[in-house]
Amino acid sequence: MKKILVTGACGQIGSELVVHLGKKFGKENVISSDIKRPASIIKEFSTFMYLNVLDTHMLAREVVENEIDTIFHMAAILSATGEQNPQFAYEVNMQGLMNVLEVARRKEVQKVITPSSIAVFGPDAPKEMTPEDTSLNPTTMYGVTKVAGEKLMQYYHLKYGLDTRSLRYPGIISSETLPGGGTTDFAVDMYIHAVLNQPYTCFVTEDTPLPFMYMPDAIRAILELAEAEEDKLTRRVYNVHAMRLTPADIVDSIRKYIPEFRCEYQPDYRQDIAESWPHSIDDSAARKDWGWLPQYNLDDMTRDMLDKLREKHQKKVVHL
Ligand code: AKB
Repeated sequence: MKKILVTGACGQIGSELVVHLGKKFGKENVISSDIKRPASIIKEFSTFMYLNVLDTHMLAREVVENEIDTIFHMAAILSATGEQNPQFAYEVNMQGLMNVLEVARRKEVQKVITPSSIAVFGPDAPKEMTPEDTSLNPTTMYGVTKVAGEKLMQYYHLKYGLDTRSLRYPGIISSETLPGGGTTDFAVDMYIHAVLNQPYTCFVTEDTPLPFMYMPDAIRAILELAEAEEDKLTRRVYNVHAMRLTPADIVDSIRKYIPEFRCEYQPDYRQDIAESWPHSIDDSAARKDWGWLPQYNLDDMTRDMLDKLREKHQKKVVHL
């Protein structure tokens, strides 16, 4: 990886990934892109450009002009927003990925890394320790695009020899950039409300188990996969897991530090999405092939989240 392009750089994962890439490979070697206005930290660690992944000509021009050899394609519409406008989710997620892969093929990019999700699984997949190779029958448009996206990545590898790599993320919990439009977003919202001394109304029931991961582990996972020796990879798509949590588990953990935190439950359409997903996923292939090992458990994460959010709150940068 010498010259790196990150799409969706202003999103929850993209914004933290850019900072790590900038620190590791140098600001001059990281181009970040999005259709949103970048936070100042993104411009501190990368060169930012306005780029819509649906604009394939501009994408190709930027790849050529910047001699890009690696693309982290992070731009996507998530599950909850996707159900509000499935056609738009299809366009951004499918056409966006197709444009990235086509530009990569034509302009001799070497590697494309893009996240997939636990959303590839549907209600008929095993709920606990869900393996990679099982039935993939998602009930959301987001899940449909992630299944098709995984297959497209595999196709470009088989047909054109492009080095494509993908990992199925669980819900990601982070303190820096808010998640946007996911079903697992309630977890981050809980921490923010707790720090602001506000009660929270959760949109899934307290006993709904889902797989989660703390952002530092999520960033390490994608970087480790991107940098793994190609001959170590036995597959192009890996499950990665860290914690199986219910909303009640997160509330209990927060209450160890903020005992007065209150949470109510009013499930909405996102309950059905959450119930269609696994409770935990089997990531033994990632552990075996490229040494994946999560470092944060629930209470470590809670302490770190609360410290970081309190710091931001004191600087008045935590918003609801
Ligand atoms: C979402 O909730 O849509 C995402 C995901 C699990 O991929 N966080």
